[in-house]
Amino acid sequence: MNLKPCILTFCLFTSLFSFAQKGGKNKLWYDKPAKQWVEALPVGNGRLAAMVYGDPSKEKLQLNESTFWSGGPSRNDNPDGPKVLDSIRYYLFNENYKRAQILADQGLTAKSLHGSAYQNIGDLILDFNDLKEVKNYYRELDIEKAIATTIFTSNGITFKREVFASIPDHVIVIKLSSDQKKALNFTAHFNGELKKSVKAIDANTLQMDGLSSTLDGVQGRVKFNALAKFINKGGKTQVSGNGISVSNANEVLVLISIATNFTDYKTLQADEVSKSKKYIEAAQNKSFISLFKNHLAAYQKYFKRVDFNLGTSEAAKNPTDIRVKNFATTNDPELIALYYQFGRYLLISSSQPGGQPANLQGIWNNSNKPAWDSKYTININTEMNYWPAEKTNLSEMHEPLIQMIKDLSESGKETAKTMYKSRGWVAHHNTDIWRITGVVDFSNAGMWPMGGAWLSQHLWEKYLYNGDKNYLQSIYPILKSAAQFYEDFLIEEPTHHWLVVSPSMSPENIPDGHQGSALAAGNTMDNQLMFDLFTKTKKAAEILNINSDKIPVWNNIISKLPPMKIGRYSQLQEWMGDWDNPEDSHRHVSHLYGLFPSNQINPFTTPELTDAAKTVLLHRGDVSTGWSMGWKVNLWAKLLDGNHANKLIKDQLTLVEKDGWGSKGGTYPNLFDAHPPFQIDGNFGCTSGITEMLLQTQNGFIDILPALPDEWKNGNISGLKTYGGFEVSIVWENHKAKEITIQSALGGNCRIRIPDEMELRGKTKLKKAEGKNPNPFFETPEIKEPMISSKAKLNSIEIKNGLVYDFPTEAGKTYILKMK
Ligand code: FUC
Repeated sequence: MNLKPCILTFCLFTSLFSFAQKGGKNKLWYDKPAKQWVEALPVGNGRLAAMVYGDPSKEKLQLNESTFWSGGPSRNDNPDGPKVLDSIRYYLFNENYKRAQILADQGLTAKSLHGSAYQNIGDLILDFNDLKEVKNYYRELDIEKAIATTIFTSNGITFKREVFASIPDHVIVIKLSSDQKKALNFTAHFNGELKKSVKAIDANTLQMDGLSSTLDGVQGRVKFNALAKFINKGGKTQVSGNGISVSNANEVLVLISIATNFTDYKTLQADEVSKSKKYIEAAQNKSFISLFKNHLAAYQKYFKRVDFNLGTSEAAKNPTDIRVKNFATTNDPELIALYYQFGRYLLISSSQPGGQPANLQGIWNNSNKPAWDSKYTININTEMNYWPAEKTNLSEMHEPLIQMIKDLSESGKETAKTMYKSRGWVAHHNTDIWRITGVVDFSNAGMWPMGGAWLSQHLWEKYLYNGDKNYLQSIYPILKSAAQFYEDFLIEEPTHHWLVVSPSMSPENIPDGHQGSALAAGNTMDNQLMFDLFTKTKKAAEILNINSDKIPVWNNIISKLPPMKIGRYSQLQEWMGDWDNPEDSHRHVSHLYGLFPSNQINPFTTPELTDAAKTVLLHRGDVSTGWSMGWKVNLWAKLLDGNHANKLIKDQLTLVEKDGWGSKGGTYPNLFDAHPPFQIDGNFGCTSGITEMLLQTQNGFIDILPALPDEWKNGNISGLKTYGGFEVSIVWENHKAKEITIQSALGGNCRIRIPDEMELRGKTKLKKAEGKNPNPFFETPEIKEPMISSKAKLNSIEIKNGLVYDFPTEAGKTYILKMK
């Protein structure tokens, strides 16, 4: 007899009807059902998603499929671009910003298509009409196992519902059980606004077909097919109207499969009916236990790579929504660890290799007209979604974004040609599943031709982590083509003869006195992006030993980019002119891109710029939209100020009780980030930021505990990744690093900055670091001296004692440092 399934069955069974311990590490839990969407619990397998309400008498699973979007393959380039471009540039250099804006709206903003919307498949409803008098109610989302469970008693019977979305089996699985036989009686039906037909195709199977909406004049052409198969033990199932009724069952397994006709961003040729049927047919022959085992293995392969503990306290015994509500006034460090891991859970569940990248809501969306269409906003939000990917050891989850960038490098070529008569590829501030690359909404938000430049950083960044030259070879043409666009598009500005991007803006901010126009030339963030794009493309060419003829061209461009400027309020200037307003609390801090995610500004090599960046953050203030606070956690970590980063985490962990629009960001009861409304980037931004507090990789060395807040006295984190293929685990006690474990995948010099003296186990010795780090993955940029206003008063950022050592590593070996 095979013992393993037996043990698993036993464990599942014993835990089945007793939740002696409510909550615990890596669990969100509640003592009542979800009343609104932001209380429901998300499960997902990268493609399929469900929000589970856990309502005893009317269970609801709101469903999504990641390729179900409005419209169909489409483009939105404004062909009038070449007619207006020169005039817009002329007006910008002559300070007639309003005129430039008006012309951009006429000739550059898309004529009608502003992007498609990610849409909602609908709900599966399970009606348990005879369930009265619910007691001992409990529901949880176990993010270590990626399963949502609801348990309660009614009329002396204990009922249990378990839901997970399986990566390997392509279905959502629900198991309904009870501790008495024949106790399960319910009717089930599908419901969805975009349905075309809904019916029971046999006594065990529900089917819903539907079609996506027409939006901005683009005909909805995405078809979906959803199936729910009911496999009962005991009792019977029968067709009941459009639904199915189940009576007197001992246990019911429900398998949900959804598929669409989406093939790729240019094609809708798949057969959604046979696809969704195929998944059900393959899954229906497996037991719950075997489905669950497959699921667990696939999910935990990713999740378990990182473990994080900050200690626990009494507060952790409360339901999750109460913990968030009380967070500011209680000591609940475990909630930070939970929130951190929840970000990793969401990334694994919304971004799987071969699928779509996580959009503004990941894959969870209950609306057909979601906020900002739940598209990809690539002037910060999409990039932020992927900040945690490499560093929290979820490199595979980065792949859908890399694939999207490949797609955009194709679709964006036509945009470059049509709108600007340029070579290469360009993307503006938004895209969608059809990979549109034109200007959307209105020029004050959309006229930002830098989406491709920012996304391209992800291509290079991935290489710094994996060191894989084959990978670099595969993405190099995209980098080169992105650079090629700007070779043509950059123009010389009249005063200093710098090469600048024009027209553009500093997303999505409007300088005072600019007649309400955001349009400007040579904005700080654009210059920083240009510096990164050209230096990294050049580096890639050098590593691959190709295109040596391009190196002088790129060097020349780099030398003519504007330097960063420090303005009259001692601030890093957001624009070429000293236009910043210290009272401005705008959510975007675009010019701080240079501090994070880029490393052009850092306390070690550019202290003046770092101080000027800090001044910007102080001017902007802390509380803002969710994603803005998520960004600021990273920024304060890069300023080596753990206490301020921790303050931002507290601001983010402020309960926003109700779904919908609002002005102050925070966290919903189900730990979703509140922009508000729900936007997933804040979750991912915070997970990245917490990592940056504990480990940084960008400043030429591996920086251990660079921004540890006073409140995080003891803790440990394992499995984080750095540039150069190192995997790092840290244990700290009384704010001191006690043990650091470093695994080297690629070998090479390991330069490490540690807070206190430590010793390396074994024969290898630590050597005081001197000069440049010989490990090429840790190369830091050489940037121009800033221009500083005579009115600016600058201080230095405090760099607390840190000791920087080198030691050689061999690929495949592990090194342990211990406290002395
Ligand atoms: C940008 C931001 C908004 C929002 C939207 C999706 O426009 O300025 O705050 O995040 O993207």
